[in-house]
Amino acid sequence: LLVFTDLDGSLLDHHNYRHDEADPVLERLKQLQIPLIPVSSKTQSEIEQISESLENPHPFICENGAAVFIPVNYFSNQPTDTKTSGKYWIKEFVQPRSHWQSIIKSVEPLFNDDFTTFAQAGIDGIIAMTGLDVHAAARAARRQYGEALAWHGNPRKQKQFIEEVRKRGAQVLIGGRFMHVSGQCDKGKAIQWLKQVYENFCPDKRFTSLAIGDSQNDVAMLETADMALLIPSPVNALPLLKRHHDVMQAAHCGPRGWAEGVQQVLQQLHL
Ligand code: 2M8
Ligand code: MG
Ligand code: MG
Repeated sequence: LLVFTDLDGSLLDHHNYRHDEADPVLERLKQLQIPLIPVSSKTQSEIEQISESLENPHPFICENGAAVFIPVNYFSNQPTDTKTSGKYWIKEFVQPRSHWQSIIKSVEPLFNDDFTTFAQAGIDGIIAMTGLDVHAAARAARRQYGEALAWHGNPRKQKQFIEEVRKRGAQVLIGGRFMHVSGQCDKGKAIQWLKQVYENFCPDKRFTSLAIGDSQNDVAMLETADMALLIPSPVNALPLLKRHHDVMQAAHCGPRGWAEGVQQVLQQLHL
C-alpha cells in the first residue's frame, strides 16, 4: 500500500492545521512500513517541516503536483528524469514560479482588485489570510513552481480569470482557500509517476495506491489512485469524482475523518 495524502483539510485540520487525532493511525502505518506520501499545495519548505515533525522519511509532492521530492538514496538508483538538488532527487513537471507570475501580471489590468497574490500579500498578508504563525507563513511564501492567490472578485470574473491565464498556457487549481496558478501539473500525474518509480525499483511487490483529499485540487489524484478516500470539508462541498471504482467517504472532517477512513482501509486489506 502507498498512502498519498493531501495535508490541509485532510491530514491537518482546516482551521488549526493540527493532526493529533490521526497520530495513532500514523503510528500504525509506520509499524506496517506503509509509505505516507504528502501531496499538497504546500511548498517544499512547508512539507519538509511537517515531515520532520512526523519523522516521516518518505518522498513528498509539493505545490499541487508541480514536483516530486525523493530523499537521495531512498531507492537503490536515481530515477530517470530527476535532477539532484540538496538532499533530494527531484522530478519537476512545470516551469519556475517567475514564469507563472509574469502570466498573472499580463492579465492583471483586466481584474484590478479581484485578487491578491502571495507575493503581493507578503508574510504579514499570508498570516492574515491563513492564520499560520510567522515561521509557517514564511515557508508558505517560499514558492518555487507557481503562484497562490486569494480571490475577492465575483465568480463570473473568476471564471474569466481562469480562461485568460489558460489562454497563456497556465492552469488554475482550486484549494481549500486559494487559487493556484501553475503549469500542466496536477496531483494525479505526480502520484502516477511516483507509483511507477516504486514499482520499477521493487518489482517483487505489488502496490495499491490510496489517495486522500478534501478539495477540487485533489480530484485528479483521487481519480488516479486505486482507492480514494474523500474527507468532508468545513468550507467546501465534497469534490465530485467523474471516475472511480473504489471510493469511500469519511464521516468527519480533517484528521478525525482521515484516521477513521485509513483504519477502515487497513481493515479491508487485512493489515
Ligand atoms: C495554500 O494551500 C491551501 C491548501 O489546499 C489552499 O489552497 O487553501 C498554500 O498556499 C499553502 O502553501 C499554505 O500553507 C496554505 C495555508 O492555508 O494555503
Ligand atoms: Mg486540502
Ligand atoms: Mg492541499
